[in-house]
Amino acid sequence: MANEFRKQAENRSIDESCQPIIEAGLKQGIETAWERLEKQKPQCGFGQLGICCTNCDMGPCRIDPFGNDPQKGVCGATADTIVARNLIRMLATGAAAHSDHGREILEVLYEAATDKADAYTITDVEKLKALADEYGLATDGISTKDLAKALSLKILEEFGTIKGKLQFYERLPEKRKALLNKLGIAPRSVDREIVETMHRVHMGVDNDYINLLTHGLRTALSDGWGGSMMATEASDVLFGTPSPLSSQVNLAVLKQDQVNIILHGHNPILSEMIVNAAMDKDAVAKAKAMGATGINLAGMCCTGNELLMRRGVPIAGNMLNQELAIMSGAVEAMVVDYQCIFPAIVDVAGCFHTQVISTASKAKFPGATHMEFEPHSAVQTAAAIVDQAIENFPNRKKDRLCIPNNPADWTAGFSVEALLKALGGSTDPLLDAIKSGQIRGAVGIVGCNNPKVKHDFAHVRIMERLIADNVLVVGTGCAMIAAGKAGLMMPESAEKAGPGLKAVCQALGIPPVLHMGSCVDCSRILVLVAALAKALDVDISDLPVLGSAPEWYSEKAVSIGSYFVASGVTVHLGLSPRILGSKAVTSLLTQGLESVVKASFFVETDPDKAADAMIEKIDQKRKALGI
Ligand code: XCC
Ligand code: SF4
Repeated sequence: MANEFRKQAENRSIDESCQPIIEAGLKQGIETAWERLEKQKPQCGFGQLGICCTNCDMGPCRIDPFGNDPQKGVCGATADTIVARNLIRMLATGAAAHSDHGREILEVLYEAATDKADAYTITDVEKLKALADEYGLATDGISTKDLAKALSLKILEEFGTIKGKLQFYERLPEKRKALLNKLGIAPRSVDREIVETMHRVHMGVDNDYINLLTHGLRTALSDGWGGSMMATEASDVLFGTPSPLSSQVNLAVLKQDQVNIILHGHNPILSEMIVNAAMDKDAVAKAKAMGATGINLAGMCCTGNELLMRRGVPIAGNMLNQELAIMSGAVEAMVVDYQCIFPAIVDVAGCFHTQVISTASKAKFPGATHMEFEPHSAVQTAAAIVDQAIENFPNRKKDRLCIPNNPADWTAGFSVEALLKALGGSTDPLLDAIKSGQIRGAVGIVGCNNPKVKHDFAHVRIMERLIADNVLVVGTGCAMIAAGKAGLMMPESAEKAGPGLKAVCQALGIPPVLHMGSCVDCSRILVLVAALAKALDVDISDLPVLGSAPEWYSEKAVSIGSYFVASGVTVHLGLSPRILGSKAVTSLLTQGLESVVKASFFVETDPDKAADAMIEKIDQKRKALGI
């Protein structure tokens, strides 16, 4: 039986730090996402194909996928309409999640500028000025705070402005802008596109799948070149633009003799304050008085990525590690903000001493302790949270500890600014390496984990294949955490790259897989590809670059994939979206889009075949460019 559990653990994940915990969980009968997925099987076939509609109370309606009756919902909607509506509804939710996060950061920037949130300072004044310039604000003789106030208001206006223009959209290369303008899908504002999606999917509004999907692209662009980019830029202004640093990753970053606090979710606003609170002398003294040797913070998912990129805080794991971290028995508090947090962590925590502490008014978790974050009292809330964790330390059940050894080392912090600096100030050295063939191309690998895929396997396999074939990998989100755990993110990892890429990495002292941040920081990848296209005076779609989401699960990933495609980057998906119930929608997204936005989606579940296909597509682009 013991062997059986070990085998099962190895089948679930390639992350060696979590395998012993999965095994222990199996022995103890603790339910995790893998068990819950099993219990869902067989998952609803109509749902998987996207042909179930619950949009109104004449339904729910289902279309027969074999061509028998019914072929229409009660209102007359066809499979094409239903599939397209369902997809852009998902997309709009994802865009809303990113953008609402962006708005909150801007609100804190505004409050910091108007002395309503003293704890926050403006860290990157240079970036603040550059952004103010971009927005056409006068900067001479204006104080930093006044500038931050004016800028945050100006950007916040773009959420619902009636003027119809997003400033960051101007960052696109001219050729791409001209194409998107011609198609009529330049985003007008952030909220407007999301709201219009919600309007269009109501019964009896937009029934034309092409028209629906076209607006989906516009909504996605309002996320990529809008809400997400705003989140990235405002976070940089407040907390600093990332630059390369070293840290550690995997569940072994949890410490046996310290108070462990995990910071999970997406928004860095409160967790930045917790990083400070955990360094407070009195807090450390209290931890010692409680029998610990100190306070240890570890990130998870994208809150983790934000703290890693700027503060070097280690990361315990990605999305499928969240329940397992608690099952180590060593976590005093798991502090959550929002997005990608399993409601189930409260149940798992119930089997241990871990306190789940929710902090966002818009994300409550029944069974968790709620300690609401507000910018003006952030310092106090952060201190109270750390205190709560310290007090929980003696409740640890020592006989249930299961902390793995050997955390992996990694480097992160590759903002576009940092990358340019490493390149000596311009994209030329990178372009030269691409032209000479030393670097064959680049792939942005992003996105989540999904228990339908062996944890981290698809991410790591694709990355290993690509770098071995001299393809530079950049990325964000849980994909990058997978890469770090697999040892692909040290400068020495260049050994795993093909000779051309290896030489470039060694010359620059960078790894072959570059961590560019959290999911909203996919906007950094957009800025990078725009800069490359501008330098070559081509469209983004001419570049030998691709996107890939090998293990995606989230509605946010639907939006990310779509704004990459709309920006001219073809995107690989390791799991099919729920569109196969409509041949028309499937063919538009996987082929038809090529003639519209010169990029499309392709689905390939086998990581090796996916890597082959990406390399082939990169070579096609190179040939077309004449390099
Ligand atoms: Fe969530 Fe951002 Fe996906 Fe990870 S990668 S599972 S969205 S934490 Ni964005
Ligand atoms: Fe059925 Fe149409 Fe209502 Fe959807 S919108 S549930 S297809 S009647």
